[in-house]
Amino acid sequence: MSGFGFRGMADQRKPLVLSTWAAGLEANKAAWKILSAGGLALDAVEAGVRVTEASQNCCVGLGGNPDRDGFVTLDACIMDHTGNCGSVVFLERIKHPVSVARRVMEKTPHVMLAGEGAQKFAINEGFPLETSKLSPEAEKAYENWLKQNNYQPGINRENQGHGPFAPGILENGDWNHDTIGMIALDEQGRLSGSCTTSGMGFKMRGRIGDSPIIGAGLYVDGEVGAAVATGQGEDIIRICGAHTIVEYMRNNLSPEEACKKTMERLLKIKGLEKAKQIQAGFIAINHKGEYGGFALQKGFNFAVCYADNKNILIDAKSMI
Ligand code: SD4
Repeated sequence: MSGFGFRGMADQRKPLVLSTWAAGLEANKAAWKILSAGGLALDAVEAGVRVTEASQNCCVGLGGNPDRDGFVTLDACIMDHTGNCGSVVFLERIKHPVSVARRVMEKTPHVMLAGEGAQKFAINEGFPLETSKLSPEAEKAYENWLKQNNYQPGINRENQGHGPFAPGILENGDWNHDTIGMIALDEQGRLSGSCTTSGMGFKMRGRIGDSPIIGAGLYVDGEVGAAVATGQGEDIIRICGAHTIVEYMRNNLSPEEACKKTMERLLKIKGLEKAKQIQAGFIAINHKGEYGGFALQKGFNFAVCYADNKNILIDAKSMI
């Protein structure tokens, strides 16, 4: 299906859940179980992305590619319609960073916890400490990368999980990626969002992208809308991607228009030639249940689930 931005019949779009990339189809199913039973959007966006974090077929979570020192480090965040939010960055050996982010939000006076402190908090909260061993695919990919030893970090691909290490478009037209972002509107009109990632494969140790940063990778304003980003985190941070989208929606742009306008900013700052080397994708919902997405390049898709249209994958329109 080609990209579109829905406007109209808004009341019929509650509940509604959107998530990035094809892995979102599976994640949406878990979210939908909660939403269709009248549950809370916050519970739905947590449950949804946990499916992807635990999946063996995806680079999100502990199965993802390691940093250049050989360790998988995870970033995640979550936000609800009241402005409550929590985030973890540089978290190691914990299977469900999104749930740790939720505990940060609910059980601490803070928004972000990093590294060792985040891990300690997770363990105290009862999250098991998993092995530091890489998945067989990630181990192979890391060994290959060590041979090249070429520091050119890129977001990795979804379909084959651990494809050749190269940023940009792959031979089969796929983009590298390793992230899921999800936004939902529940029956009672409450919005929430989540985002979780293993980040760029073979990144510098300590590198954090946009995904766990409130305002960059994810933003929710309960009276306006919610947006989540995927793609080259450094460039999304530079334009405060998700927050910028929500602000455009506040000024009455449709979700798709808001995503497009925000992408124009990214393109302007990056310049066309450099922008061709990266990918970024945005998705958004407004409080009425209208939704849309937009990408920098072709190849970005997102999964949408609502009652009459079930769970479908939409190819986003793109800038370049
Ligand atoms: C990051 N935004 O760490 C993430 C990567 C991503 O699809 O979205 N990949 O920069």
